[in-house]
Amino acid sequence: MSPRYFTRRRFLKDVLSGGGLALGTPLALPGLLTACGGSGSPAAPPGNGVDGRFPLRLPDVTGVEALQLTGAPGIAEIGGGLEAPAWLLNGVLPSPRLEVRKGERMRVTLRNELPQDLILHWHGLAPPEAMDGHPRFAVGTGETYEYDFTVEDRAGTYWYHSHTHMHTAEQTYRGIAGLLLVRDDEEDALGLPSGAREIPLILQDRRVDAAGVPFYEPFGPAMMAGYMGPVPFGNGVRNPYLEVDTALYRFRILNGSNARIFRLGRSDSRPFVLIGNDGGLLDAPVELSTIDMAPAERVDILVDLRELRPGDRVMLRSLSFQMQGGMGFMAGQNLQGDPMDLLELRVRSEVADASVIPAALPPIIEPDPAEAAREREFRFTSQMMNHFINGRPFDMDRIDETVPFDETEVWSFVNESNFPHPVHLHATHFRVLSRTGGRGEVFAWERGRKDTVLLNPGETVRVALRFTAHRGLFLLHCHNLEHEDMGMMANILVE
Ligand SMILES: [Cu+2]
Repeated sequence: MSPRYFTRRRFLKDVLSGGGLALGTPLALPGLLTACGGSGSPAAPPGNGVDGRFPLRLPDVTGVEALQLTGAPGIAEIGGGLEAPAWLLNGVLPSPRLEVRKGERMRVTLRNELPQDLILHWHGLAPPEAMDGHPRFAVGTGETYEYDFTVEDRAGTYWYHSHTHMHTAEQTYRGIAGLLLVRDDEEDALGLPSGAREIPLILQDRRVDAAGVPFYEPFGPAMMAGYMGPVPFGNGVRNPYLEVDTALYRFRILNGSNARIFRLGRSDSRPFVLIGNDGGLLDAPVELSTIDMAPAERVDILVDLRELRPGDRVMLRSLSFQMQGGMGFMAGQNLQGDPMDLLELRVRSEVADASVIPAALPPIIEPDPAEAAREREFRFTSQMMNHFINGRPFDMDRIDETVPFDETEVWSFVNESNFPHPVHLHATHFRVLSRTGGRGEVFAWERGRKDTVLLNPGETVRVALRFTAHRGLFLLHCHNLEHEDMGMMANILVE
């Protein structure tokens, strides 16, 4: 049996036998054997089979000067006391919330106690080749990998996750993913909401059994559309809520789902102020009532709750939308584009908050397409059970494109399939120039420095880029993680 088709029984066997239960793991069997404890909320049931809402987990900040991250099977509390088997870094779900300042050295020892190979990618950063998490660096069970590099990237909402070829989807879904916030002086000077008013939020969808425990059992349709489930998770907690004050908040949001696209909106229809995305702050804030987020995309938004009163509730939700090729896990249920209630904000107390939404943001240096030395085209196709770039499945040892260092290029991503593909490039950000076909426009949330862009069926997206950080072998791939694992990835040699 291919590891990709792990059954739940096989997974539990691995989890429970896996020599490496995380430190601090309770010896009790996982909570799938216990009833769902989810009642503690007077709110209406969210309508996805999970009864009640549970407090959002806000992880402590972990530094990166001398960090050991141990990946191992363990047990995670996912809301209401329900314990679920998971694959964890340092025993926590989501993975530790890392913070680093621009210019700081990052020294991380990855220790693999999972029953599969493991390697981590720092998504959005541009470190040297050997630090980027290319799958050829994956280490076996019981082995370690040393990361040591200086973070040269500007302040922003980055993240990290498994990048083990053929296992990225499974490992990320089971818990090997966390936020990595970079801070710098330029951002500090803006005085944006901080402390308890800055909310890191990893949004994910999962499929759960009758007891509420997530499982990963992809089969045919899920391998084509990607693995989706009906239950929203925030920072590893199902159906989360957050108690807030009548204040201005900054939300740093990652779509950490395998395949789910969210259309973020507020239930009271008030707008967000978008101030940043994949590569840090935009050059100007923009007011938006909805924002689309494909897997791996990040947004940095200001959420103004000052017009609310104690007792009010506002839902951060994913609004419904139509998507070609958006088939769900099973026919007729849980389609791509179905609405989901992601995070309920419950106003606790009234406070005075005179925070000012900045009228301007620092300028961004972006590649100029007029200087492009050449153009390249990448065609994304899906047929039968395969997903290709330019007609070929990923080959670890084949160089697909050789790109000169420090030269501007214009790349076209062409979707010739019936599925949406969030296209992700390592080692540099890019500027989205145009979208033709499909939705036919570049959206406000796609301005600035992007490392992932959504390519719907029939669309061609042109981007300008320039590799200025490091030479070496990097990756271009679809961030629908099932597509990536099934071959929609290419080796890019920067030299
Ligand atoms: Cu894809």
